[in-house]
Amino acid sequence: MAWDSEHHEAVIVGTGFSGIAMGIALRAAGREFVMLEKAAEVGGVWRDNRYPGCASDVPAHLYSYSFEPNPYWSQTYAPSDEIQDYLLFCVEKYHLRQHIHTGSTVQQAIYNEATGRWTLTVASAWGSTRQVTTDALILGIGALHEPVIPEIPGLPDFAGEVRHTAAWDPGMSVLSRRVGVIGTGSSGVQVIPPLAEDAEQLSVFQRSPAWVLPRGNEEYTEEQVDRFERHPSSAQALRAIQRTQLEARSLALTTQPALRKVLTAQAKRHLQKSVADKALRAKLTPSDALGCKRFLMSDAYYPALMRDTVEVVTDAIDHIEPDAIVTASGQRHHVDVLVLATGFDPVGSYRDLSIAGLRGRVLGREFARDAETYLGVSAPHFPNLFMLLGPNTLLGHSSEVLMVEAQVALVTSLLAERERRGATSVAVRPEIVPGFLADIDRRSARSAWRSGCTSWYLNAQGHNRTLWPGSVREYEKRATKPEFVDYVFA
Ligand code: N01
Repeated sequence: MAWDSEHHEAVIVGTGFSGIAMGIALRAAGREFVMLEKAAEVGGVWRDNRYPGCASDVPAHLYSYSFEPNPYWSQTYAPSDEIQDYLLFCVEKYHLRQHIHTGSTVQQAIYNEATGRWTLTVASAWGSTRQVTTDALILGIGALHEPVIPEIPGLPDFAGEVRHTAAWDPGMSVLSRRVGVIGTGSSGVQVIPPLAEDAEQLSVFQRSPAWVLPRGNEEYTEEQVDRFERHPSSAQALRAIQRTQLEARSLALTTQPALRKVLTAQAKRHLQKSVADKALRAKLTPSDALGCKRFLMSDAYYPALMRDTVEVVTDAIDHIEPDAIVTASGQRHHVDVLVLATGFDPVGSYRDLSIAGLRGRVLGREFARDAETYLGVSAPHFPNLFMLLGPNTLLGHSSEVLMVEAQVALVTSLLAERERRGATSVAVRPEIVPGFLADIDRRSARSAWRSGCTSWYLNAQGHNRTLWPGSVREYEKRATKPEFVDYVFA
C-alpha cells in the first residue's frame, strides 16, 4: 500500500503474534499507526518455520488470543500452518492490512530528545529508502527469530542442500536421500520423525540429550469442535484448565524443585518405555537437570530414533566435507542433505537493528553487554521505545501469547498516560532497573535453568536474560496495573 504520511503516532515493527496483537489494540484505542514487516507476508516465526512436523508445543486453545478464541483447532497442539492461518484470519478480521507495509526493513532508528520522536530509516524490498518519524516505536521483532548457524569447519563447502529449520524449503524432498540433522532441541525433536520416515538414512548429531515428556496430542472430533463452536464457554474452560496445568510447571522450574522430580520421573519412564535398546537409552539420558534447558514433548521422537535407518551420533562433530560430516573419532557420515536444528540467538534481532537512544546509546550494543530492561518492555535511556517479548519475558512453561497480551496492555496504558499528562515522552526510570534485574537474578539463582548446564537462556556472565522467573499471573498483574512512578513522563 502507498504511504500516507511521513509521521505516525506509532510504528510497530514486525507482524508476528506480538505485532498483530499490538495493532489490534492500537486500532481499538483509535490511534494512527503503521506496521512495518520486512518479509512479504505477516506471521513471524509461524510464517518462517515450515519444516515437516512443526507445531506449537503449547496447547492451541491457550496458544491463541484470549479475545479471539478459535473453536476450529484440529488438535491439541496446532501445526504451524494452522497457526499461520489463524494469524492471517486475525489480520483480516481486525482490519490490519491497511496498516501493514510488507517488504519494509527498518535499518536504523534514532531518538530525538528535543521532539520525543524516533526517526526511522526504512528500506523497501526494491531498494529505495525513506525516513519516517514516530512518537512511539514498538518492536515486535521476535526473540526466537535469528537462526544460529554453527561455526563448524567446512560447513560453507558442503555440496548438498543445507537448511536451517527456520528457513525451510517446502519443496525440498528427502526421499531416498541421506540426511544429517544437527541439533536435538524443540525443533530437532519435531523435524526428526517425519525425516526418518522419508530419508534413506538419517544421522542425528546430538551434542547433549534433552529430557522428553509424553506429548499426548489428540485430534479434536467433529463433536468436540461443534461443542467449542456452539458453546464457547467449553473452549474457555479447556483453556483455563490448560493454563492452570502449565502454570504449575513454573513452580517446578523455579521455587519447587520437588515438582521437578515428578517431571523427571515421568520423562525417565517415557524413555524407558519407548526405547528398549539399553545402549541407545544411555545415549538419550541427559546428565543435566530437567528444565535446565527447555524440556521437550514428543511421542514420535524416540520411535523414530529406533528405526534401522536412523543412527544417533554422540561423537562430537570435527568438520564437514562436501559430502560428509566427520566426527572427532574420524568417522565419516555421508549426507546429501544437512538440516540445522541449531536454534536461535535471543538478542540477535536487537543486534541487527541500529537503535540509538539518549546520548547515542545503541540498543544492540547495550544488550550485547547485558540486556537491561524493566519488565522486558522498556530499556533505560530509550524513551518512547517499547519491546514485545523482550528480554526476561519468554516462558519455559506456558503460552507466550499470554505474555504478549499483558505487554500490549502495558504499552497501551503508558501511551494513554503520556497523553493524559500532556507529555511527549515516557521512559523507565534508570534507577529502578538494577533492582528489577537483581530480583530476576535472585529468583533465577534457585531455578532449574541455573542448575549447571549451558544454554541460550543465560548470557555470557551466566545471568538469565531470557526467561520470566515467575508465574504468568504475576507478570500480568505487574503489566496490566503499571506503577506510573516507575516511569518519567517528560
Ligand atoms: O533450538 P535449541 P530449537 N554442534 O537452542 C544443538 C522454540 N521452538 O530451535 O543442547 C552441535 O533449543 C544444541 O545442542 P546443545 C522453543 O521456545 C518452539 O530446537 O546446546 N549441536 C541443541 O540440541 C525452543 O526453546 C517450537 O548441546 C549444536 C540444538 O542444536 C526454541 O524455539 C518449535 C550446535 C538447538 O536447540 C529453540 O528451539 C521449535 C553445534 N555447533 C522451537 N549448536 C514450537 O513451539 C547448537 N547445537 C513449535
